[in-house]
Amino acid sequence: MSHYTLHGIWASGPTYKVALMLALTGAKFDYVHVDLLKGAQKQPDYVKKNPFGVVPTLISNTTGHVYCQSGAILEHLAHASGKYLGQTSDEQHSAKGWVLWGWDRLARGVYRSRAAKFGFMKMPPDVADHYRADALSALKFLDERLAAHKWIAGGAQPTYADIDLYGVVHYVPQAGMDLSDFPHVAAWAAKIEALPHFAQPEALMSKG
Ligand SMILES: N[C@@H](CCC(=O)N[C@@H](CS)C(=O)NCC(=O)O)C(=O)O
Repeated sequence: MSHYTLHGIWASGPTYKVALMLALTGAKFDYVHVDLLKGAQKQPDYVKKNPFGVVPTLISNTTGHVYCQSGAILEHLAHASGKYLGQTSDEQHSAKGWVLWGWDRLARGVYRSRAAKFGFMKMPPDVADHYRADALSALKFLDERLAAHKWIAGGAQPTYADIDLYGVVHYVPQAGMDLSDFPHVAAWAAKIEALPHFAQPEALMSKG
């Protein structure tokens, strides 16, 4: 029996983060496609599970417990598996801080620039420029951090914060930005892609 069921959509960055963390920690999971275009995430039975009305949602197949919000889900999976948690309490605290920074400073600019480029989201040019500038500024900050630290939380091993932020950085080229402008981020992303059991979104989730 699989350990978890992941509800999401393969093109969603937050869903990919969770699928990737499941793969990297060796947790088997079933996958249920949520059709965002048809508004499935706002239907009563979905909102009963995920009151935020968004993907992803992760459900434990053994306890039935429901986990929402990708950053919190990754933290749960790190605790549950004992992998990617951080080796000291300082590192664990730092990992949590970077996940929060990711949502505050990095994710919006990258995800919205990608959504605008793919036509999922319509926005006036000055708004698109604003999101792009936000993403570039956050990537510069991340690059400076990774110039001085091997992994984002500052330890010798990767933590769930690396996987969380990778789930945004993965989409930088699709958002129309060049990762080679941020060489330390590019080198760090390559190290994550070399971790055992790393997989691309298409390999982890069906498209429909
Ligand atoms: N902070 C949330 C963000 C999730 C999110 O924004 N999901 C998008 C897809 S990438 C979604 O479900 N959008 C549909 C909607 O807002 O109705 C998380 O990390 O789980």
